[in-house]
Amino acid sequence: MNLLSIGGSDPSSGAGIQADVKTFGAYDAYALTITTALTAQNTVEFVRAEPVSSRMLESQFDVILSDFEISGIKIGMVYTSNAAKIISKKISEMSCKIPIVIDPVIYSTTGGVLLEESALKDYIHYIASQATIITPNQQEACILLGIANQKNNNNNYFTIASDIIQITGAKSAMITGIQDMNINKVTDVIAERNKNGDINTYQIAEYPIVKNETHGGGCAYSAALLCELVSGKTIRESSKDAQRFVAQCIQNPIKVGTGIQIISADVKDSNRLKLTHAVNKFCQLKDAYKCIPECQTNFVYANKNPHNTKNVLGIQGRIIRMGNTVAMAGDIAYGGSKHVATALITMSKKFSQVQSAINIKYSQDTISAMNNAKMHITHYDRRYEPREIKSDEKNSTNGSTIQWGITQAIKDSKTIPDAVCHDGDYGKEPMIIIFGITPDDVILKINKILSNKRKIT
Ligand code: PXL
Repeated sequence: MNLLSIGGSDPSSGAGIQADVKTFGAYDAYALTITTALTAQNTVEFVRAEPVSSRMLESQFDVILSDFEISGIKIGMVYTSNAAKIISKKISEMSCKIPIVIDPVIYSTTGGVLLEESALKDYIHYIASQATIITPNQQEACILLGIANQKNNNNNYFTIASDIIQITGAKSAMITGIQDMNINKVTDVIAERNKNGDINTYQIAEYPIVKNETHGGGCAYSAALLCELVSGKTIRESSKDAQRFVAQCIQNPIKVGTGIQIISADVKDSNRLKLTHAVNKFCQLKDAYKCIPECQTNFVYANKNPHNTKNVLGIQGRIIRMGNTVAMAGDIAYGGSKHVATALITMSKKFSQVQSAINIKYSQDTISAMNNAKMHITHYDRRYEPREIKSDEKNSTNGSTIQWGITQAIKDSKTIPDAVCHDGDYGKEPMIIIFGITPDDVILKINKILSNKRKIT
């Protein structure tokens, strides 16, 4: 997936387009950049900024847009009114609906000017209006609205966030980095329009106040927010997950220069790491090959309340059997599984604690082993599947059978089932899906099944 960062160059790589390249990389996206201005700065001082020429700015757009498919755009430092107009023209020529995250940076942490004062009006008209979400901090929000700084008046930020939408025309707005001393957390206040066009405001707070002063947090946050939105999450979910990502970056800063520390961008998606470890463990289990069905195995993991399969990590490919060994064929990716991911999404609608699942081969031995281990198993019978679901042309892609089946299987369950089974149907292989809170929890259950199987056979 290609993401585009439009912004200023920071030669110290703490902020600007260089920082965005790192954040996009942490999300496994390919970063493209269009440079609006050069800055001369390091971890101690911001010396000067200079815009690139109109011709150079336009040419960058032309080469990038003629060659790459772009899934999302982040706009950081715009600097001049001229750049605002060119960017706006080029983006409207793209005429496609992709998320656009706008970080309205005005001053750098070290005091540099990132948006000329004379450009503010054009910035609001040409740039801010294009935002899927605009992410000012408190100072930037007040400058955009032309009001005095509101620090220490948290309640006001709900109004300010709504005003930002109304004044700029952005679809949603988030005021970032408000320190709420009552809960000792950093909160972000979001305003977004609902389906009726009314503005809803709410607050999210996923991480504690961190005392160290760092450079690059704002850039990383808006870049991470874009990555989350592009994966199909809602604004609320994207903001929460981006907050968690940035909290990790801020909590592990690096001292590269003599001045302010730079946040670490070497934060990998921890869910991906957890699932990778669990898949490796699974492949190394004695007798793992006995778990692999004809259609092979997928293993999935998601944050709580996944909305669609794009929010679920799975194997793009499968865990496959080769004789008496198993191996992962393909990469772990969001959207990597359709069926097991749909099973997880359906299960998590009733039991939101369940975040991971794997499908394994159905056999009477396995069912006996699970019974022996006192696991909670539920069933569904595909012979009772309503005809309209069975004959749904899109069934194989939207997983409606599995959605129906899991719903049937768990409708009377009071506690989280360890497994859901179906006994097959004409041309359909029977299957067992094991569910767990985490991938490691799923592995524990598989281990239990395999060791009980050895005991009884
Ligand atoms: O953090 C905002 C920012 C964005 N873009 C550039 C910057 C800075 C802050 O220093 O230099 C180029």
